[in-house]
Amino acid sequence: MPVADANYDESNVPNYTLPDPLVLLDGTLVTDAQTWTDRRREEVLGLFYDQVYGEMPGRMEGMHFKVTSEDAESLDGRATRKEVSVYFSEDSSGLKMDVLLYVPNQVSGPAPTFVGLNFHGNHTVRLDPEITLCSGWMRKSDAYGIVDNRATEASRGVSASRWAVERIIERGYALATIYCGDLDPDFDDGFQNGVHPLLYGAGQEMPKANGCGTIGAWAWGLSRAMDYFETDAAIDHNHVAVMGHSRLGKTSLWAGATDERFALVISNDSGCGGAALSRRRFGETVKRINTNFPHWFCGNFKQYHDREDDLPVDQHMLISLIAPRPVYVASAEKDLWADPKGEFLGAKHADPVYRLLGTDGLDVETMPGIHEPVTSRIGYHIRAGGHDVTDYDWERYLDFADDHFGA
Ligand code: GTR
Repeated sequence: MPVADANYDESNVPNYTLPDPLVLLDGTLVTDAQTWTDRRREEVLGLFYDQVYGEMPGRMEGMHFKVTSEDAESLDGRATRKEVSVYFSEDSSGLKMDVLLYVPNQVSGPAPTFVGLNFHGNHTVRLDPEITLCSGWMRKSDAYGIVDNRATEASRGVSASRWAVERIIERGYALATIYCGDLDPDFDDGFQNGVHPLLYGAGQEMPKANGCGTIGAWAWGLSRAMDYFETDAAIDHNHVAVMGHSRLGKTSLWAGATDERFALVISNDSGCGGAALSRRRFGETVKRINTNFPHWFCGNFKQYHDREDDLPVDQHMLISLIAPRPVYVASAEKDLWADPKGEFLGAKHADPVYRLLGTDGLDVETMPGIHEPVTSRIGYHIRAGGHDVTDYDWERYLDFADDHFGA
């Protein structure tokens, strides 16, 4: 939903100069793939850690997995539904995240997989009474049957239109999903709940100015899901596409940037702090996002309120970190708050890095029209409608994965 008093007028977009992904901080031009990989990529990644999303730890000792349910006859026998708890330490009564998996039965051998976080619990992605009802804290929503910040039976399947489970299975892919709140509930509590306390050193009570915020914690969880996939023979862990919508699209991009095990990355309407260029200041701005969601980014990111031009990075450099792996950026026509043109340009300005690494980039010069998907190594589409994930989006992601995974 467009928010009042934001800029939605292209003629009010200020002139800006983007930092060049192919120039080292000391001014040296990056003209070969080796220099990108060995030096510039590290620099850019370091800047995002330090100034935008915060640093992320690796996996924790004692992390372990437990399959808690399995049904080989789900979807009328077409899929196996499985639930797996991922415990972050040896302590099986400690913090964990629950992964819901649907694996296609018609695929012999490990299946290529889409993984994405969900907003309101695993039980919302499909109307299936067998899925464990998530018991964690949720943002209020009468429409989603959430009462006193908890899911109820009425919450089952409420997000089904955003998860094309049948189509994903039919096309030979597995789907894995996790409630983002298992990693960090989406509210500003001074980082006392979720995984943050597990990341603190002795005597520490808050993340440092460059410590990971909530988006960092969510992305960290996606990497822990990948750790699990590496142990599950049903999942082709070399062909995992990480997908996310909106705040969780910012998260999928950051997960793809930080964890090169993700073979393909999808950003659905990710907007500010996702694929959209911050310097355009169109729709949501750095100041607005940090004010409304003080917990999403690291403390240092707050230095850039009304000072976007001083950022040492912009979001095209986040997409560059995914190169040369395929990445798909999707926008929606009415989703002006997320700045569709800024999302397109974020993808477009990553193109030189892809080309330097020997693949194509985003193979169009100007923004395509509605429903004209571009399917080069960087994919892009803008569809009709508003801020959402629709079957149209999923069909494009499935086609894109077929192209790049060679299905
Ligand atoms: C909005 C926020 C956006 C986007 C969106 C969502 O309120 O301003 O950046 O993340 O929420 O996640 O749906």
